Amino acid sequence: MIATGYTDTFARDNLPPRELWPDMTPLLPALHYPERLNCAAALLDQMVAKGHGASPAIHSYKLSWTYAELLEKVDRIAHVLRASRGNGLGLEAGNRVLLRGANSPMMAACALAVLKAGCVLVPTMPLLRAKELSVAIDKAKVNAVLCCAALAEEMELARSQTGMAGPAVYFGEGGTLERMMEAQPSSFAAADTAADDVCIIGFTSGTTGVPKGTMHFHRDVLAICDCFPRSTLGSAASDVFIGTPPLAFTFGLGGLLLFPLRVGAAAVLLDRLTPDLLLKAIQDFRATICFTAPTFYRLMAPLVQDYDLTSLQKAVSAGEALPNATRTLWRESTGLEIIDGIGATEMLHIFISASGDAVRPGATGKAIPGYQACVLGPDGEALPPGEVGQLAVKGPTGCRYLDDARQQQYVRNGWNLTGDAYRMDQDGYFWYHARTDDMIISAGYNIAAPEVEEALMCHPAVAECAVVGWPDEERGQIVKAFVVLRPGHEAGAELARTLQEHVKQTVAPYKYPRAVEFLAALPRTQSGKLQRHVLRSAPLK
Ligand code: 3UK
Repeated sequence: MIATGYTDTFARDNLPPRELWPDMTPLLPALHYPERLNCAAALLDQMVAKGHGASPAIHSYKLSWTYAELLEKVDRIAHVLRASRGNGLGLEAGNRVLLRGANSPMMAACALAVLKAGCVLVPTMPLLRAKELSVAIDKAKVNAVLCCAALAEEMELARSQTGMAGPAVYFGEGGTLERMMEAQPSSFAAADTAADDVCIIGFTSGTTGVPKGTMHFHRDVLAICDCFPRSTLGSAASDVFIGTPPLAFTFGLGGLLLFPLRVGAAAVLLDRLTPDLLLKAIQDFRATICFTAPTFYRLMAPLVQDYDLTSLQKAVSAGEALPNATRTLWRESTGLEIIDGIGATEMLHIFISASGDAVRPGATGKAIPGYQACVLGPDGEALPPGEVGQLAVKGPTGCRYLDDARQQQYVRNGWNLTGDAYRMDQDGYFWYHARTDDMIISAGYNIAAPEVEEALMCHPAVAECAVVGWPDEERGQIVKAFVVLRPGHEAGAELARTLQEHVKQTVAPYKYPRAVEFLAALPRTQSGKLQRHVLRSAPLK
């Protein structure tokens, strides 16, 4: 490893042993980076040096910042973090800074400032409660907090619960960070960090379990910018990126901050987005590239005729499997073919995808240039095309959990195992089946929950649905469907029978849901993922 630029080596000291790392050999020349690398300087200072200073970098409804203005904010915040005199926090290189807030220009500036200052960014979802924040504070041994003032109460609760000694600085209305920034110099020399110094600890709980801290290097941040956006998305300085995922979720961090900066484009950062508000914002900002989850596309589709979406050129979906019914609905209402992509917090961003003419509806896509993927059988052997098994992937990024025994489950023989059941076809396209723990076994039949959901979603009464295995004495499990109806349809035994009949007509009859329950909404994580375990364990009413 290259000599660290950190005096506080906590993150490097807590990387898994080298033999448990995935194989991260860069396969493309474009993915070799200099040994000394600060990703924030590469994304911001270098873009200003290349002449993007006066281009718009970030928009919200309240303000717009050019690249030069964003750079100045970032530099002032970096001083606040590192300066040991005046109102500076006196942090050391390698210290962890927890970041918390809804998407906003200040959130973006804070994230970049942490990286540029040579500290380690620990982003957290805005809706987390004190209990969950405490886990991140304890595990990542957080030294300081930057938090939106609106979320101060829960943040202070977490700080007192953990007995955290380090400072918390609040920004936005009622906060002090903006005033502290004014007292600091407007330019900051980027910390001299190694390309393989850890710069992000991203927490992920998947959909269950104790959160795991995934660690990523400065070079990983550039690698994701130089893979999916270049090979598959295609983006340029004229693009305006918009979308829903929080910056605390690496899907949002990449799609709404890192990717636009890498090409000199602009990002629109908005909190509290509903399907209607996102459509309105696409219209208002003339956005060209949208990042969101499948359910959002599904909910937006029937509303698009009320908005002018002529600026929109690309729509990226990730976070969950994209049902083909949703792909079709979106295409029919906008004329756009969704770019589906599977990513993971462990991998930092998307590694299998397809766009334009290369899209094969129903498949997620192919391994994107820079990544390799295959499907493994129960003994870890590569399966031939057509057979369903565990998805395995490797590329320039990969899983390095912070001090966590689950490293051995995610990484085997250099491959990252994402926990997804997939099948590869003759042409190298990957077809999603289910999370490996979401396969339903009913009377000896293997049934993938998403396939039944897909069939249900083709029925006009269904707005959203989720299918789980439900304990059953006779069959072990039965297929149970939870259904959210579109307005104007009435829940009841009659509609349940209609839906069951509809599934039998669409897929093999043994897969039909023997139980149907109607709900007002489905339980989701903050990153928009369905929480099947909540449905499995619950009488929800
Ligand atoms: C599932 C998908 C089918 C899959 C993520 C893009 O979702 C992200 O990260 P997470 O750690 O979850 C990873 C898991 O989510 N998944 C994501 N995308 C798809 N399944 N089709 C898809 N297109 O189970 C995966 O293992 O929350 C997504 C970029 C960055 C991310 N962190």
